[in-house]
Amino acid sequence: MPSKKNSPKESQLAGTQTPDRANTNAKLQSLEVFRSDATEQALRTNQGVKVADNQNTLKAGARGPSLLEDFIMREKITHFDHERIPERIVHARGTGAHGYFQTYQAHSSLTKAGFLQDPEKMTPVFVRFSTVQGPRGSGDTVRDVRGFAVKFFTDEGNFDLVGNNMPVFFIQDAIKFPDFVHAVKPEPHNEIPTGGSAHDTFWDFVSLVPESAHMVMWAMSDRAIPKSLRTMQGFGVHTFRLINAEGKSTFVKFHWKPKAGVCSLVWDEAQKLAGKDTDYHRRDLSEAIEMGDYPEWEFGVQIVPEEDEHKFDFDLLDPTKLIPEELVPVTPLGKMVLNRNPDNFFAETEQVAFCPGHIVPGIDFSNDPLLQGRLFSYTDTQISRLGGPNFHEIPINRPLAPNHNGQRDAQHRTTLDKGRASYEPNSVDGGWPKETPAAASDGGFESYPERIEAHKIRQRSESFSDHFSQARLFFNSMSKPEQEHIIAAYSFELGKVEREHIRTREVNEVLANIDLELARRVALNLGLPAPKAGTVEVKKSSLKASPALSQMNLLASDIKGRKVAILVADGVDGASVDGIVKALEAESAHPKVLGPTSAPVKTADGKSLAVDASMEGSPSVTFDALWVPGGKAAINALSADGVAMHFLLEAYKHLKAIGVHADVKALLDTLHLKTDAGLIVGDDGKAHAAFITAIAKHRVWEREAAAKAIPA
Ligand code: HDD
Repeated sequence: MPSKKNSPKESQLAGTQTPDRANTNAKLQSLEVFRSDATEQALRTNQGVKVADNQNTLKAGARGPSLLEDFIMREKITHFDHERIPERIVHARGTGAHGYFQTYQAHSSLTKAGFLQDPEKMTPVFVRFSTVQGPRGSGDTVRDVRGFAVKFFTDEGNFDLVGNNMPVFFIQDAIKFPDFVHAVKPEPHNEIPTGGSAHDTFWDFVSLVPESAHMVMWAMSDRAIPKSLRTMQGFGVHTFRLINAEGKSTFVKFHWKPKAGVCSLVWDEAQKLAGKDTDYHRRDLSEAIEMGDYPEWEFGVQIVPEEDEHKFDFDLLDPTKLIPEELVPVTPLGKMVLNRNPDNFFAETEQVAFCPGHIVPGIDFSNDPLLQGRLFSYTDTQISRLGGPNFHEIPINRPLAPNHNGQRDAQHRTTLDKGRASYEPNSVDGGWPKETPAAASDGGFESYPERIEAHKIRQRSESFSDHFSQARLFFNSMSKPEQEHIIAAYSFELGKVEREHIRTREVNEVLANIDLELARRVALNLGLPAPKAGTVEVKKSSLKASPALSQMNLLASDIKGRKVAILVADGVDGASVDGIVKALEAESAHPKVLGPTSAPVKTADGKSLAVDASMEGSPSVTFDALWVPGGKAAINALSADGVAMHFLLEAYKHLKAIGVHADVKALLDTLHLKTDAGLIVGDDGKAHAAFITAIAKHRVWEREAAAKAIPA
């Protein structure tokens, strides 16, 4: 059973406490006086009155009517009646964690942003991951884009990088966002489906809006069913500017690269998990942090000097395009570590308010029309979601930097502003608070003085008109299994579309322009006539493929943090269990012993062996790999146990590494499971090593064809 290495409080800003780190920590703690701890405290009303009886309403007699004067009951029920706030319009389902960001070195040639200068400095962050379509209670593992929003509490103010786990977006102009969201949200008449895009309105919209082709391809790829939030890349999507102390601007794209590698679920597993463990991703994140397996990402930028703005065969301002890493590699800037779970989901994860418009000196926007619209939308939405313009005062949103200004009053104002002047300039309060002129460092924010000479028009730039070349590049960059998954995903989703003209339009007018073979395969699966080659002339990309896009090239080399099930029953060989547990723990993986029930089992030599959970309570879909140790009686018992058999078959079907004692071979034969690179028979050090290698490969792709025959 994994032990809790760090309690959340101990783990906060973990690491050697240099004076600066201790400072950051102390500063954060001193601002967190709002964290309420009721240990050894009396139960009181909101007015501070101690409560003597929290079990009974005040009544006229034990069997009589309740009395209106019961202010204790009324206060409690009134508060309860108003406990819910509107959920986010999109990204309603999410989970968050605290951590810190640390720059590797001073990046002063790129930016004057303070948090990117001092490698000793730990900048607190709060991160919220989310799905897009589903409501607050929807499943974690649905096919969807994942939000990846980071709030940096820098000394110069909050910087929010509100990105996704995909580097492009569905639309090019923010004015289309309500249309897109209305289309992807559940159908308006029956509110189905929850959490997914496999329905008519989504495919109607995207088949009519070809600029979505590239992003839809990402959404149909394995990226849309991540294995874990810890194994996702993050992207700022838009092109931003970094500004250095001399006022020099450089275009950048922001990237997050996970240390644990990038990998995904398989589709059958994702669907089952949505039922068996709706909270799969949030549980994984919070357990990892509890156990001290702190998720870590490298923060980096693709750098494009201002003078190279027009050197690409796409427009840097078009959010449906990425810059292939083969053309502009990602320059690492620093790292982010998540090391503390929230104390209170509502107060922290639900109330956190991100806005792409929250930037600090040294960072600036580009003219990407999607980004420009976002700058308005987020603050606006927080006002209705969080009940007014004072949402920056909610503890989780408060900057660590001071924030004095003349803004006053409004709902939920908690700051007690002293002084008479809520205007500037003033002389009654000595002129304070005053402007700070922009400066090389520590100055006031100054927008990059981009020269603009233009007509006021509603028009899409001609440079935004190529919609298919990067969708094609993405498809061509996938490995064979990844391509097959994309074909299967289009077929599954379009198979759920009731209107044939929508299916036909997507195949003939979108897919056929991306890749004729992809269109042909999907058409075949849908029973549509074979499509003809697309009619749109697709720009030739300067690259045939971009290996950086395939998850096959992004795996971690170790098995740190992977979860491995060990199936046991009465009569199991205790030494065999010990051996594999030790081998896995040496690799920092997490073995979990599962029995027929949660009760301990008896080993072959009569000892009691505690189990971590029952096989039914912890199904195979929640594990990365499976091991079946020796012990003839135990193997016989497992062979007669349908849950155990299903566990084994399902792990095989989901292409997971499986290791079994030689005595289990007969059972494999009965189940028609053939040994392969990831199905290892043996119980010695060599078998352990082969098993560990197979886990590191994440899936046994060469098994995929054989696994199709296994019942779901
Ligand atoms: Fe958005 C939430 C990411 C385009 C309007 N968005 C939201 C969240 C993420 C993103 C991660 C959840 C933040 C959280 O955890 O609280 N959105 C994106 C990305 C986009 C994007 C990467 C394109 C590159 N969004 C976008 C547009 C608009 C919005 C074009 C409107 C014009 N997004 C919103 C919103 C939300 C939101 C309605 C809902 C809740 C919230 O803001 O706080 O304002």
